Amino acid sequence: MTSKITHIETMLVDIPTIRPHKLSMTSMAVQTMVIVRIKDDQGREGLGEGTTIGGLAYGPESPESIKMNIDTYLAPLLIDQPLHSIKLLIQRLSMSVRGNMIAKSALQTALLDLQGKHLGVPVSTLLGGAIHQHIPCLWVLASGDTDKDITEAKALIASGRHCDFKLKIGSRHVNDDVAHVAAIKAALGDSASVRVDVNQAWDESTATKGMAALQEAGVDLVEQPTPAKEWDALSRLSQKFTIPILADEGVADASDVFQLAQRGFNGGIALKIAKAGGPIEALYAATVSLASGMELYGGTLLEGSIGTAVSIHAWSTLPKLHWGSEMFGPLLLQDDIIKQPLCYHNNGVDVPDAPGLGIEIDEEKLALYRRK
Ligand code: MUC
Ligand code: MG
Repeated sequence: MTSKITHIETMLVDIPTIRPHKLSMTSMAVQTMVIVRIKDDQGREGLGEGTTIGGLAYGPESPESIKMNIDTYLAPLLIDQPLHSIKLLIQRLSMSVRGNMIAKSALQTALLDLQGKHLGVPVSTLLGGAIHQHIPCLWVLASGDTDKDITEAKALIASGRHCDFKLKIGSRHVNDDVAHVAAIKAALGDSASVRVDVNQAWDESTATKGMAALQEAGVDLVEQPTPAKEWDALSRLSQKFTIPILADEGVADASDVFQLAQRGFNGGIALKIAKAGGPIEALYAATVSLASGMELYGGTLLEGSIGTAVSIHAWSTLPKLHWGSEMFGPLLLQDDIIKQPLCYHNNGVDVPDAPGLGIEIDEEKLALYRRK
């Protein structure tokens, strides 16, 4: 029997990070998640999460706007609707509300969880079926200090939890950033893959200089060196160097991927549920990327366990993640609001296989971290 949506609740949840996480545009000491709980008339509940980085430092949606816009505009469009078609429900949302992709992604996640529990299948099955049970996952070094980053990376390699590392750069002069990266690469050696994320901080000429030096230092990948919508510059850079480029902020959805493909971009694409408006749209972006010969990477906006779990379900349905993933968000937080944490081991994370997202809320922890 088809169920009907009866309640939608949102809340802000603040959890401190294990150390400051420094990006080119902000430094994070706490992560704020918008947690969504959708209930149906059969007593089931779906969990969703909408998360961004650094308030409004990273993008146009803040945790507070995500919550407010779900409560005021998006949730009323879903109340009393039947759950039989998630695509029909997300079309209903996109016809009435522009943008607000993170808010839409949070709702889509909760709908998928609810539908999965209703049908007794994991979210990966709703998305076409898992091809992989274990998703490779790197770690991001972003303490801002070269020696601390080397110590952190060596401990993670020794524990077997991660062997690939992404370094956040772009806030200092290009020469200082390159020296920092080169020192870490030299200390970790060839067994570790070292990549950098510039988060749009360079113009094209700085990127030309920086990429040449990073290539020389043995770095494997440069993520979003130039501003998001400068698709021509990114494409020219991708053709100039053998070190590959990963497009991140420049590609939110399938249509952005198409823009890059038309310009001859030959690198990889960071897929993110938050940019695309949900896992279903992130997988549309993956299809255009693969059709254009681009490589794939499972990206994050540093979501907690709920947003991370739904991303892992989505990435598990892709034939190949050429550059693995960065689904480490829960590990950056001092605590979690779910009962059974995601399982990280052997340089990756397991795809949950219980119905829905396969995770359960810890009500005491939620009450502890919920913003009053
Ligand atoms: C980004 O730009 O990739 C992902 C990992 C991280 O540390 O920051 C994010 C955002
Ligand atoms: Mg990035």
